[in-house]
Amino acid sequence: MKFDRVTIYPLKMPLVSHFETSFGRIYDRECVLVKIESDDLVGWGECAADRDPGYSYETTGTVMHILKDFALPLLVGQDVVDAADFQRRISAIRGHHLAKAGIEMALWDLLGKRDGKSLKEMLGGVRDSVDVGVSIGLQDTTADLVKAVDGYVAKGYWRIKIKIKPGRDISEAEAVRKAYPVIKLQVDANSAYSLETAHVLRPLDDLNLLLIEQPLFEDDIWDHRLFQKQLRTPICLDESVISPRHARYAIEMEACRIINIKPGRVGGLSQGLEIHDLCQKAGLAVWCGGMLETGIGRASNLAMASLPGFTLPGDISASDRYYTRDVTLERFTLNADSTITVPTGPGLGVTVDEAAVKDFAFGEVVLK
Ligand code: OSB
Ligand code: MG
Repeated sequence: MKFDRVTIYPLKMPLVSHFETSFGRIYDRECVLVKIESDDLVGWGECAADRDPGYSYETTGTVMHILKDFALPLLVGQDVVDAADFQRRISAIRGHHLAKAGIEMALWDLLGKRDGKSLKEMLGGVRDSVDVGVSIGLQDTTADLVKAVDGYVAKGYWRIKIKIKPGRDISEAEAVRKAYPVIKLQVDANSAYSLETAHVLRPLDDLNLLLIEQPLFEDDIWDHRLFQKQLRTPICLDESVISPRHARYAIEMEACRIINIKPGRVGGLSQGLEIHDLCQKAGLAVWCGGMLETGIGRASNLAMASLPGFTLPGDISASDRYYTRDVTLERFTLNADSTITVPTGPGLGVTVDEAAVKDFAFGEVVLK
């Protein structure tokens, strides 16, 4: 696919409700969209960084910088054959996976549109709809948290994830478990504990949780191994697994029993696919994480989650959980069985609302 012209847009979109994790609270979600024009085709991708370096060191600003000054100059005017060719061409750029993944997503969208194939088909997806849940941020009080859970359960979500942090962990999880004795429940600490402080989480073992997500530091695969030995509940790694190699380290060290795959965090859909295959071979369950994506990234996540190894519900909620106005004309809705239908149109299978993109954009850089 010849990259004739690439436009990148930093976006700021108001969230339906604020989202708070162990690293802070946001009211708006930032990201960067990538639009690649190739002959008469247009492909779109989303870089899931945020304004602040809380989840990852990458930010909207670093993504714009890396794309504009390093990645896109290697690609514009070139004929990029496929995802493997793309990864080869950008291999001299260290890190910056969220930035790279947005370009790869737009490339897949183009390839699918050229060949009349959906992303699900191209990746080898096997499901028409995928099990999903909702990720609920920290609330001001435990009563507010239970009320938020009530709202999402009433909307039909069968799997609930709550964010935790030191001092806001056991009582929160216990309150939700008490209100919902049998619901699929999991917690996400976003790296808020160390091996020295994580012992406070051991009572979580009595709450029948699906998993405990990323309790320890992001670069601490080894300590996750030590902590997993102290727990019955499976540890699931998110931040720690930044590449297929890191997935292999985690598996070989027995640092976790489950991996959350976010194509953005690992540098692209092709890298997510590799981790999926690795986990399938090793017998680890995987599921698709989320980064409060727009309809573009959500379409991509749904395709990824349709692969056979994704056996746990994804953090892929309906559009109305995030945004009243999105950048795609399609809005994703929750089916009665707590699933979302995987798009079937060519590429990502969504139609980008360019007027909405322009309204949410706070910049625009064109490379040709
Ligand atoms: O850790 O899974 C996470 C959102 C932004 C950054 C990190 C995470 C999250 C979520 C939200 O938990 C998942 C979603 O998109 O609904
Ligand atoms: Mg997480």
